[in-house]
Amino acid sequence: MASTQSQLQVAVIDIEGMTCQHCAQSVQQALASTPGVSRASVDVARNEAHVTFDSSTVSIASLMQAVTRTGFTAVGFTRGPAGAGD
Ligand SMILES: [Cu+2]
Repeated sequence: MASTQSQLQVAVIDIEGMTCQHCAQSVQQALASTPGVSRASVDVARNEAHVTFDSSTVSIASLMQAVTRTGFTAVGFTRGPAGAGD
């Protein structure tokens, strides 16, 4: 609806400390359960999380905090183009 403006954005978050698929899964779940996140996928080989989120609901800083709470370190991010998938 036109009254709620969602601002979908894509961010790639660089994460340190993930060693296996289980690590990736806990990060993925932490991100996916964060309000405002519509899609999250984690690439453990590249130490990256790709997140599609509504920037009017959640900030990249909050996403990085969600990663940190799982015990890994979010070291940085790259903002992707709005609405882009992968
Ligand atoms: Cu692991």
